[in-house]
Amino acid sequence: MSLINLIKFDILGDSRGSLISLEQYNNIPFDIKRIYYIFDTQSNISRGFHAHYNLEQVAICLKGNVTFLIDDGKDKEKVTLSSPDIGLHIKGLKWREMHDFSEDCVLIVVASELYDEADYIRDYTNFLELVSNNA
Ligand code: T46
Repeated sequence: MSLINLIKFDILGDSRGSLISLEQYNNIPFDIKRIYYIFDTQSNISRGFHAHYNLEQVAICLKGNVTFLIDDGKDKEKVTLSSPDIGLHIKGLKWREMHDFSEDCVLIVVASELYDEADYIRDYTNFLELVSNNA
């Protein structure tokens, strides 16, 4: 099974332009508790490098592009997001990294929980231990 789960959003466009609507349990498969966005990322900066105990997210690149690496402790897969009608759904114990942000990249993330630093696993060795304990 692929580690990359993409959601395609309908574009509700008309002659004026395009619009996409995100709705919980319609095209976002969880309660939406938080939205954050990442922009003005400096050149040659990578972000992420953590997993979560209990968080479901959908990441959408509204402008520019960024490459995600998703790692379940056994396999790793990469995907480049470059379109506002595609969301990357990240669920479960997955290490994630974000690389190669374009200068104009605007990445919005819809999340199932409020921000909680205690939910982060920021040490890769600790992540691998958790994965093997859960196997
Ligand atoms: C994830 C990837 C895709 C907050 O105060 N509230 C928030 O909602 C978030 C997301 C962050 N912060 C603070 C915590 C740090 O002091 O903002 C700072 C940067 O956060 P962080 O280093 O965790 O950012 P990224 O880009 O490495 O990771 C973020 C999310 O934190 C994470 O959940 O999956 O984007």
